[in-house]
Amino acid sequence: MDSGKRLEAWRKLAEKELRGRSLEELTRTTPEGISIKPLYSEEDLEGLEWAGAMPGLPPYVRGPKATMYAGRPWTIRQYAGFSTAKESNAFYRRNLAAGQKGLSVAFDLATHRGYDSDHPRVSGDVGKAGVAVDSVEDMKVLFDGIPLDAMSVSMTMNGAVLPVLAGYIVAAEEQGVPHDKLTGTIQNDILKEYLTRNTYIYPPAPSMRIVSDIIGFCSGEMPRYNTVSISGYHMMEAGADSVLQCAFTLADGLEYVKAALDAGLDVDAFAPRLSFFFGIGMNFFMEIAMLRAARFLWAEIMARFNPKDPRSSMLRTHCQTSGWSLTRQDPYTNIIRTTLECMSAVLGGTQSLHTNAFDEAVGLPTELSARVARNTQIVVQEESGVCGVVDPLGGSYYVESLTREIVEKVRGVLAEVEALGGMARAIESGMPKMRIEEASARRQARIDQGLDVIVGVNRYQVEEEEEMEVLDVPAAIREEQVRGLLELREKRDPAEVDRCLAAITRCAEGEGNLLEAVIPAMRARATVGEVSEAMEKIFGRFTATTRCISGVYAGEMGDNGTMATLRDRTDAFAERNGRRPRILLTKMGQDGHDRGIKIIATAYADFGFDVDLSPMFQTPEEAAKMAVENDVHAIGVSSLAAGHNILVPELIRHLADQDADDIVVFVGGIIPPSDYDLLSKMGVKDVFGPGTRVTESANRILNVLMEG
Ligand code: MLC
Ligand code: 5AD
Repeated sequence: MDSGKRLEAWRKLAEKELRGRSLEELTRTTPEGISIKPLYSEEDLEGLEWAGAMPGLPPYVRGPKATMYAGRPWTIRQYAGFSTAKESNAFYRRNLAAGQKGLSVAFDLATHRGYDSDHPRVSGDVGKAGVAVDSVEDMKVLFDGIPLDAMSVSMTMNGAVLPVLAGYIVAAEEQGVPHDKLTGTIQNDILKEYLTRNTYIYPPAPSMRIVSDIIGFCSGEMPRYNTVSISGYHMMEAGADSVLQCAFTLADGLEYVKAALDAGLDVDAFAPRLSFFFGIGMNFFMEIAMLRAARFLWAEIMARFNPKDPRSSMLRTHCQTSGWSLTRQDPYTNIIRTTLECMSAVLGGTQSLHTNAFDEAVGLPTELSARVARNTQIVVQEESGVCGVVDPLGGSYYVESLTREIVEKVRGVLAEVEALGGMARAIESGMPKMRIEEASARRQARIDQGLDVIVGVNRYQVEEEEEMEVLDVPAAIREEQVRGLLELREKRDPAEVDRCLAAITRCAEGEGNLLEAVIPAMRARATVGEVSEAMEKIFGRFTATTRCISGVYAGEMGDNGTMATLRDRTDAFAERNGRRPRILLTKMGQDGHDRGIKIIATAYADFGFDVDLSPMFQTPEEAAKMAVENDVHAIGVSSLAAGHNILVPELIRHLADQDADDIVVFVGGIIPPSDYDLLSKMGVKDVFGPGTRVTESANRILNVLMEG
């Protein structure tokens, strides 16, 4: 029987099995707009551009190495950091002893944004979402007993990338390790910060210079060091589907290549050390196909620069399982989700991997949840037998077809970005951020309606949840860091520090390599804050304009009873009070996670609230002032970086100071359940944890406002 006849025979049989339902009903469309049929077969592989491809050879769709995990498994690289350098160092050492293979440092948000721990804007941030590092002294403690010539270290740093990378280089020098022995990765991916992650300091143009100065310095001095980790992860976490993640990440990569070429570098001098970072969500085969497509497309993109070194077109990547996909409800179920996502990353051919902890939605990993997360990878590596065969899904009718679909769709988005003048310009135009936010609002509306199932959240809920241990970072960390800073400032040679800082400012104003200028300052014990400030004098600090999409949530909800009731309720409020319920949505401290607040803003506007969205990074005083000036009924605080216990009471105090204690305060985000009572005692009217339907939170807020 030929293949056409075989397919026909299958179709007949399938229709019979469906007892009257049509076969077309089984075809579904993914958020990427890809139609998934119930069956793939030989026909689907016709004309495949990479038919017969081999791993380790262009176009690398099957993996960057010929032997992949059969030769060497991926690096188990768990991202971690909290509290002080001393505490984090001890945590790293325990993890390495227990089977982790590479390090990955999470810094706190004060460090990310270039503020020393004693800066007034970071009262709620020190040591909370990562480790506090103020100077090379902290760096040395962080890597104490960890030989930097043998351990590959990834550092997630983008804003304050110069003082942090320089601090690491100097800490290594003081361990006796020369620059050319350093192996690891600096994230150094500023473009996506403007798009999603929000830990920028300077405006885009000087920030792009910093990126290419780092690429330039490292390609000469640190040949084993990966100079950029071009990251899609945060786009996925902000709501991007796999096509958007893949396209915008590759487009960012292309922009860095162009910047480095413009700075006069030869493509083969730097391109082999560009690396990538993708987020892996719950759509199992889609994520595998996305990684394969990304490799194919990167080779295609790089071909236009005529590299001689094959490594210049070879996409190597780190992956992290999705934090957003994990739930506060029934949290042990998260272990299963992470295992599936881990398998996707591995079958997709990642080089390095972080698997998330099951307590993701309440706090940073504890000793136990970190162990389970790490062991997820160890079990896959050492017990499951998947490492023995390279690209085991190569040739799969479905996976190859899906890879092709993604390639085609991503090419479309890349062409759009190109038409806007490249990714930097596209970001200025707001297009990528808007696409991501629309995808995110649509997804939320689907979840809120129960169309997309999330076990424990909108289906199979547990009546009574067990309490889970939550990692607590004591507030005293800030005092400890401040003491360290005082000591540092007393011991160092102030004239030498001033000379170095002035040299940085001159370099920022004129020519020269900024990393080269910052290294002597870190040697002289300048702080992260001082070095950042020395450049801020010339570059200025970037403030984003807050824009909000509208109608997307409502559009996806369609004619829906809950929506109609909410609109009736806000109308009734307006009739009674002469104006609509007005709410200020705000983020305080250095917490840049704005996916949640953006969804709330657009959905609440669709419900009929008057919504004010504050700029990012407010102090409690600024937020209170804005609330009073705008005469709002309520404030919704979004907190995802553990600052709530410090920032929310400050906000409430400032409201009282301005005789505005009639403004009711709500909090949403990652709040450990044990803090709910505490917040309520401080005067917070309601707390909305992860997984709360947006419609439900709005109703609960209206209940409080209508009472008043
Ligand atoms: C690998 N090697 C092999 C091999 N496989 N050699 C022979 N046969 C094989 N089968 C070699 C490689 O060529 C390399 O040597 C060495 O082994 C190490 O392998 P690698 O594949 O380069 O792995 P690794 O060193 O782990 O590097 C992976 C990477 C890197 C290139 C993706 O950039 C990286 O580690 N990234 C991690 C980024 C990260 O952790 N980010 C966290 C973000 S969290 P050689 O000599 O060729 O180098 C975040 C959250 C937030 O962002 O928002 O805060
Ligand atoms: N320690 C461990 N994991 C962290 N993440 C963020 N900060 C830390 C940290 N300090 C992880 C979480 C989060 C993602 C961005 O990275 O999984 O969702």
